[in-house]
Amino acid sequence: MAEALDVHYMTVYRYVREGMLPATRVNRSWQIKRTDLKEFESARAGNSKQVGQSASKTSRKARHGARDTAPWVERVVSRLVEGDERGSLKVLEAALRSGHDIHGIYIDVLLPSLVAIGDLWHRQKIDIYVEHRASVIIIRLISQISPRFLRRGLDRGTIIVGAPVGEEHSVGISIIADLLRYEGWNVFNLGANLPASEFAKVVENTQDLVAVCVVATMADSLVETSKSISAIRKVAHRDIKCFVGGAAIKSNVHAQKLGADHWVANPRDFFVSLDLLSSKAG
Ligand code: B12
Repeated sequence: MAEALDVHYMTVYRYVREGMLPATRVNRSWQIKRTDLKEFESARAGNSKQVGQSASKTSRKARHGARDTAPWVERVVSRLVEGDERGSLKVLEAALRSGHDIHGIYIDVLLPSLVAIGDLWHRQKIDIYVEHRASVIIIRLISQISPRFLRRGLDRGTIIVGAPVGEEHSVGISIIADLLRYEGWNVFNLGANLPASEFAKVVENTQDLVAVCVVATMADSLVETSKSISAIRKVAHRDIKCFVGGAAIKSNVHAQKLGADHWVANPRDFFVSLDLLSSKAG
């Protein structure tokens, strides 16, 4: 393989580990399909837009630190599907070196990678265990990356995030919780499957609370989302804002029907809304 590409074998290994060259592990070695090799070679020659932008030594974009999202997502997904945690981390590190900040890594690379994994599973292109393994790897990647971005000294108040009873999807919440910490908020991440009465308790017991966000990924969770918001409303001071987020909520009108003050369509909107809240309070 190294001869075919005219590079050192360690370089080929790096191409594989960083997700530039698709490969499958067989026993203790990596196998590369002839078609993938051809595509990679033409990308290196600058002929392929898809792989070339991220892989090619001659690619102008790669040399100038392009922050293109799609190749990074493809590369992370290719490592996740193989269960290759170290390789996934290497891709993220390469993305950081190319100019992505922590928001870019989380919102533009990791979240779409999760969605892509879900799509592969939905189309029966990967087994359920592959999807589970990928979710766990993502959780482990977050725990390895987030300490590098800890910012001390900011104290903007506390935000509570969590998902209601029956809702097991929590990876997205962890990603957003991390970014909120980076933005200077103290975060109580309650994870998945929290009863409405517990949402109320934590709200009652939290000093300097600014907002609560109830997250619903599946339509089946909407009834419990609404119950959680009612329980929060009963105990929360009127200055505390109640947000809803997640793929199950489709509009502001929908959010208000559930009893929330605001809908957050995506994490960046959430940060902007919180900034506005704190500037009003300030
Ligand atoms: C990982 C995963 C799992 C893991 C979860 C592990 C964990 N600890 O989180 C496990 C294996 C447990 C799982 C189980 C199931 N899952 Co699942 N899962 C996924 C997958 C692949 C990723 C979920 C995820 O984290 N996405 C990342 C999030 C953040 O993306 P998003 O929801 O689109 O969010 C965007 C916005 O809504 C917003 N946002 C989201 N959350 C928040 C929160 C805040 C605070 C803010 C501000 C914004 C915000 O930001 C995002 C980017 O813009 C998705 C695929 C997908 N398309 O998402 C399926 C998916 C969500 N699962 C699905 C299904 C059907 C299931 C199961 C029913 C499967 C089964 N038969 O058992 C169970 C249900 C379990 C339960 N009771 O909840 C369906 C849901 C279909 C639906 N619309 O209801 C999906 C969409 C897969 C599919 N294509 O069909 N799943």
